[in-house]
Amino acid sequence: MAYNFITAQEAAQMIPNGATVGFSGFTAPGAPKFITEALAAIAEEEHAQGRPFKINILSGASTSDHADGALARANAINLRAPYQNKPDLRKRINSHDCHYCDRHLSDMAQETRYGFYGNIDFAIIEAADITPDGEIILGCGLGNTPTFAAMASKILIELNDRLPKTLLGMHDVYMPLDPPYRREIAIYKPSDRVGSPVLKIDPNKVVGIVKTSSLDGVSPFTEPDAVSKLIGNNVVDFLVHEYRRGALPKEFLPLQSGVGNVANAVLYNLGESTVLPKFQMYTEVIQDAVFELIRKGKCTFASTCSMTFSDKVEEELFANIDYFHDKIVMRPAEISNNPEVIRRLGVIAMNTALEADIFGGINSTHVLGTKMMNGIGGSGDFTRSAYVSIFSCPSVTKGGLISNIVPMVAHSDHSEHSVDVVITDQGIADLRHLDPVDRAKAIIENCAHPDYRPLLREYLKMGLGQTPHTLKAAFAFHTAFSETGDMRNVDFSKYL
Ligand code: 0RQ
Repeated sequence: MAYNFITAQEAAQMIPNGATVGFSGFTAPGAPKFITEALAAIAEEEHAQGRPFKINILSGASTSDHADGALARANAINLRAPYQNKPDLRKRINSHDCHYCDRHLSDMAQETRYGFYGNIDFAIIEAADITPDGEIILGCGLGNTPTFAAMASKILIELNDRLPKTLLGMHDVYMPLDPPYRREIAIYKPSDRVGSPVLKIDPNKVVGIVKTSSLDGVSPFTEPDAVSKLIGNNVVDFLVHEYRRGALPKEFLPLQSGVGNVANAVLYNLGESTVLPKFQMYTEVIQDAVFELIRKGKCTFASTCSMTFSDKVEEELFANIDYFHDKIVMRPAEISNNPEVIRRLGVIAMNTALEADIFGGINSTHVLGTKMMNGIGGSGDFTRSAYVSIFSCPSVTKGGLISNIVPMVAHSDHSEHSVDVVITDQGIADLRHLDPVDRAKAIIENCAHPDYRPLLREYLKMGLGQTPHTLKAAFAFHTAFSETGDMRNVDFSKYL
């Protein structure tokens, strides 16, 4: 089949106001970059003419500033799901310019196939290569691309010449059947493959191909700060302790790690550990730290949804792709984050919280309970099904004005039933086998900042019942912050 090569502007002009569009990729890698910028320009022109222009965007996870950023600045997004992390989009979401549906990443593909988001008008797919009969070598992030491609009425391709065709073989494209026909996903170790190295699409749906040339533009990771290093040390100390006492198998277990500073610090420290053996990862995102661990041989295999490497590392990967080819596999989000597989493999889940409460409830998404930060991402997929689920965060933020350990989380993403261990720069609270009061004591004494421990002890003493909350005082920390700008000014006598 002969494809229609067009410009990004021509491609964007095909997408009408109100369309539902599925983006390929997961984080910046694999996400479209050029058609989205052109679409933002069209939205701005339309708005200048007094005409409405907004689309619905479904993705694998966050995208990049070329997609979410540009389209948010143009106020061109009506509905967004399942995850985002761009400041301009965050503002639109919190001011209700954009409807945001914050979903577990493993659910998104099947929810799309179940029809929960209606028809998919377009899929925009970044590709390293496409054959005349519709076989695509995808880029560095897989996301929900197979589902969007299968469901979309029309497909636009960004054919990126910075992506080498030697990426062929690093993807495992698999779409499960939907209930009542679904079978087990036959992954018994992180390196098992169940799908195809290429994405097969109907070539007749391709309405245009835009030739592009760009790396993924991920910023290099910065040296972890002192607090992140302390948290990283504590996470590794916990794992070493568990390993030494035989609570983890001697072969170790696959790791999942969230993104950001703390995650990088943890992985760096794991790489340095002389006690822990070589390990594998079953995760959704691998960052620069994992590239280094694979290069050094400490991480022997990584199953991921995306290689979220900085441009420098992405270039190194492409230059040395033979070495990495059999050490990394990229899967669709519904497989990389699949609860069935995570439970079977016994994944050790390590995610970051905004705040934790004294009983082990976790808020990952809402700043002070109301303002959306990013979204739940894959943290729920892994936390609920993990062998052991760890949440970490600094004990305080904003120079101590905010305690990240609070009486009750102001928004609940992960309930205490799914949270096994809480770790801060202060220490480790292993909550397994503890009742609520003992969980609270462990978290207050080991994880809270010393400035806040007396206040948290006072709160715990006030309550009655199995989980001794005092509902009228449960948000006293948050109220003190909003009234005085400092949680340390909490006055529990007001609530007695
Ligand atoms: O504010 O930006 O003004 O400095 O929140 O805080 O400490 O820099 O957090 O970058 O490690 O991200 C939970 C958001 C942590 C992330 C979260 C303020 C703080 C700062 C950011 P500033 P940090 P990190 C894998 C799995 C959900 C998705 C997930 C996340 C800003 O890890 O999005 O786990 N997780 N995905 O000052 C008020 C508090 C606060 C607070 C921090 N208690 N109250 N403000 N801040 N704590 C990834 C994927 O799914 C792809």
